[in-house]
Amino acid sequence: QWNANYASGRTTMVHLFEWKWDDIAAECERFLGPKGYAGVQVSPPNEHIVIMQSTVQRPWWERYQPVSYKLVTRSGDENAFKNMVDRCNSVGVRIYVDCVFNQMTPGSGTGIGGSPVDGGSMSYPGVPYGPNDFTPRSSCPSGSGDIENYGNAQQVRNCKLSGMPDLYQGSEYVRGKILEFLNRLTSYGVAGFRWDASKHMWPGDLKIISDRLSDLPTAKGFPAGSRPYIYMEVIDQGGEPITANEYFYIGRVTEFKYGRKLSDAFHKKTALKYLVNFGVGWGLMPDGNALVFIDNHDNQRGHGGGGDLLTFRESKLYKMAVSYMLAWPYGDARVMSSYYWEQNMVNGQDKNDWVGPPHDSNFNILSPTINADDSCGNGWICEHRWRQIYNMAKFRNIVAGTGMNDWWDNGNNQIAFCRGGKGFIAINNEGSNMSQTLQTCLSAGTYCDIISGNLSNGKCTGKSVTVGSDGKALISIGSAEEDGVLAIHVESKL
Ligand code: AAO
Repeated sequence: QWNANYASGRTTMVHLFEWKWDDIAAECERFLGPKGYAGVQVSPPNEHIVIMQSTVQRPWWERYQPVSYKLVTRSGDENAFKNMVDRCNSVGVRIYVDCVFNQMTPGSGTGIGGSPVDGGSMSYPGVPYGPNDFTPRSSCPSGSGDIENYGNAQQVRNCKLSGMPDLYQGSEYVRGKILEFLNRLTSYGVAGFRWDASKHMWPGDLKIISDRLSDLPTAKGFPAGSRPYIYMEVIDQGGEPITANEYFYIGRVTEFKYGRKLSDAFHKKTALKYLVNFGVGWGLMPDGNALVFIDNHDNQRGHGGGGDLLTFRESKLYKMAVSYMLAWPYGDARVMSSYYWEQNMVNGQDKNDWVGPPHDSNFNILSPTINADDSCGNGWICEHRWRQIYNMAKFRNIVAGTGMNDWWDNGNNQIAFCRGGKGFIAINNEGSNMSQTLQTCLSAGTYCDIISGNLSNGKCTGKSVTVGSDGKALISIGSAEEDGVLAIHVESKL
């Protein structure tokens, strides 16, 4: 299902990576709802193995090693989860769950919710799953039983991903357990799912699961017959036998080329002028199939193919890329919201890529603190609270339903375009100042640039733009300014 079930007038989801349920509930009420965000992707909510080694302690990725479908994690328990979904829904913000059901943990001991587990013998009594619920070894054509070669589709789907026992979705029993889990989430008011590691599951099996999902509950405010939103994680940069389009008939698919190509463009590997037809014309998937983002929790730290991608660490260019994404009519957009960790680069690899979220000495996750300027403390980056980003999320709401028109570029790295008669954006990624009289497609008047400031109490705290009766305005973006973007829209008129 390709429709996100957003509340009307909202368009953009945020991935609150590793946030606690209580903090997300509060964030929906105090920030996401009021600022016009549409949804939150939450970290996997179900029981997983606890990883405590001498060098790697409580890594973020322990949550991708399920032990059972009990809702217990460092983010909170089942009650906290339900409470979060209700509180977010009641302020118009939907919840999307990152669902891990390609595999189970290879580890042994006790899960975070107290369930015993023995990955070595494929015993997961908390579900329960046993050895017969996993893909038979004879179906996996690799020497080790692991995925060794992404050029072999049978290996990618029938062998173990990083040594993790591969659940057999061809089994009626396994499908039933997965569906029990997914339908429980929607019964609590969850509006849809990210399906982790979908490349490693057969589309036919996923289709059967998607067809058997329950409708979203009318008791939680969804229109009758609403189907859960599905976006599947399939990394397709080209060059492998498994392609994203095999999954289009089930739901949306993560378009990893999007952030890759935009990062390259803003790093000046391709001039911004070529973005005039960014999308299918660039070899991306059709608009209606794509879930787009600049970076995600994997590739911002070198997992799943990172490398030279824009992240919060290059904040000026990152804000430019996110602004372009939110202004551009393509795909369903997701904003990444990160926590900080100290990198330790050795031979181009971050030795600290495992570091989990900010925590106390007992490994309890810390809540973000909120500063006077809306930014976060306590180790949380909160990109979604950066003025440039939340104002562009609102821009996307305002221009929704219009196309792109009146494109302008300087033949290189300065671009500008309108969204119908509702919004205008300009981006300067030259090393020099930009000063151009351009068509804004807006009615005559003075507008507040929502990048350099806010319109509050009728006053603009940033740059103002004067649009003439011909729709034209002088647009200036100095190369030394904090931001390389200027954006105005019908609701930023003074
Ligand atoms: C951890 C340890 C492992 C250990 C394992 C089991 O790190 O050493 O063996 O536990 O004990 C996360 C972490 C993993 C972690 C795992 C479980 O990232 O490090 O393993 O939790 O705790 C592939 C998958 C994709 C996956 C990605 C990371 O296809 O689904 O790897 N992402 C999701 C989640 C992720 C999670 C899992 C799946 C598992 O988002 O957080 O793992 O639930 C190519 C392929 C990709 C493939 C990458 C793997 O990518 O195309 O499909 O992703 O290789 O590196 C260029 C290419 C690009 C290529 C890339 C990298 O960019 O264009 O196509 O290079 O080569």
